[in-house]
Amino acid sequence: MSSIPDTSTRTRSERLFRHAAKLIPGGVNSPARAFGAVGGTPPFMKRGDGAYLYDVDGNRFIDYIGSWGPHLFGHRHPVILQAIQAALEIGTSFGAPTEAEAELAQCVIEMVPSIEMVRMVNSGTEATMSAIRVARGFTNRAGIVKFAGCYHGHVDSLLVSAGSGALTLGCPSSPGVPAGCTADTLVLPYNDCESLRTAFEKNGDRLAAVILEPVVGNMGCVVPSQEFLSELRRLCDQYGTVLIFDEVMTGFRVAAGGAQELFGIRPDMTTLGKIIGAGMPVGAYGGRADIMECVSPVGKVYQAGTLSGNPVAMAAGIAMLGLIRDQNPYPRLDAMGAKLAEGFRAAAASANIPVQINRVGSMLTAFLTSTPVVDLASATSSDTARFGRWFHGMLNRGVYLPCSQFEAMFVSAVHSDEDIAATLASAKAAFADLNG
Ligand code: HOZ
Repeated sequence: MSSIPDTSTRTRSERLFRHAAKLIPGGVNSPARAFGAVGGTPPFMKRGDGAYLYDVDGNRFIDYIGSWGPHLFGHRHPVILQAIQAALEIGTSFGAPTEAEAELAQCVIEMVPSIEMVRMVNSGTEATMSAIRVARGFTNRAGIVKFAGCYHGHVDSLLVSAGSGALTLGCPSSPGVPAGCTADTLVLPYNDCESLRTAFEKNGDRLAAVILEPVVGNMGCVVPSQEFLSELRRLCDQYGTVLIFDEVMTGFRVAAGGAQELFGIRPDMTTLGKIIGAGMPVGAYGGRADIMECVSPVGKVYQAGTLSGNPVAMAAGIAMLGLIRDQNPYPRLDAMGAKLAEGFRAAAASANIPVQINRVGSMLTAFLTSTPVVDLASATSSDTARFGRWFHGMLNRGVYLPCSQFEAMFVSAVHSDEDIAATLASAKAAFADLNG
């Protein structure tokens, strides 16, 4: 079709990738982006603008990664740029308190009602690592429950049956993590109330925390059942276990108050990242005041960081949360997500390719399987080799999707109806190619 671009020439990217691979492990600073699961060379990006990314070979891609979530309003939104520029004029880091830290904390607390106090850190990994430590300090217990296929950053105690790059690259439990670090980690299947009840009956009294992605992004998009979330809340209450929602991906993405607002479940603690930094490196953890008061210097659970609450990152986050409040992007994000989901289903059906589209608002994944995907076992029933071919079919037609079956794609508020139509035209052609 003439309206579908050809973005298959990427010679400069190939050269840069070869060069980078001599200097950086795998040529990348985070494994998920290395194209390990789909093969080929990742385009090296030169700039982003709105819904688009431009690579070093001059190709333009419609971007559905959005830096793995944070670009809810696309690249270089003027309000966010202005806030960052103004902050830069004043200084890049002080290692001392600033007014902006309390301003962002206040925004977070107002938008996510289960968070009564919050601590800023620099990444999602730091947020989950710290939340686990605080939950252990608060309960004076060691045990934690995580779910197979959920990914909470590269925290030692949580790098067991992990999703995202760990799953993509076939090392869901990493070498280098001593057995002692994971001895207190219990791994359960997602969405399985029966296993949950059994685990609590046997171990409830020694469980400090349960941590989960309340909508999973890191084994691809997997939707929780309401029963699963309600049962989690009930059991944590019964046994005095801290319920931690890892909303690094879903926070401010699936609703202004995150997945906890959407599903009406109040966790004890929440971890955040991505969107609160608007593309700058920020994470946060927060929750009930009695738990957060365990954190140093009020309490004895130690956690610190020179760059935590960095003024440039705080300015970006304040601007982002302001945009969300002013614009309420969620109805439009949901409508575009639905259009993509329906279009992908129809495109796959027209080529007789079995597909499961999982979606919550603007987060979605096309799993190439005929099995409904509700947990890790069903996610891994997908035909990942076929996914790789579909992925490249999309990339070569100017659509930039996550380079793994086990990641979610993200729609932004600046994707236009034309972008969605162009994406679906590419999807139809790319599915048809799979029969060639
Ligand atoms: N952990 C991120 C996706 N779930 C990917 C990080 C990256 O490669 O930037």
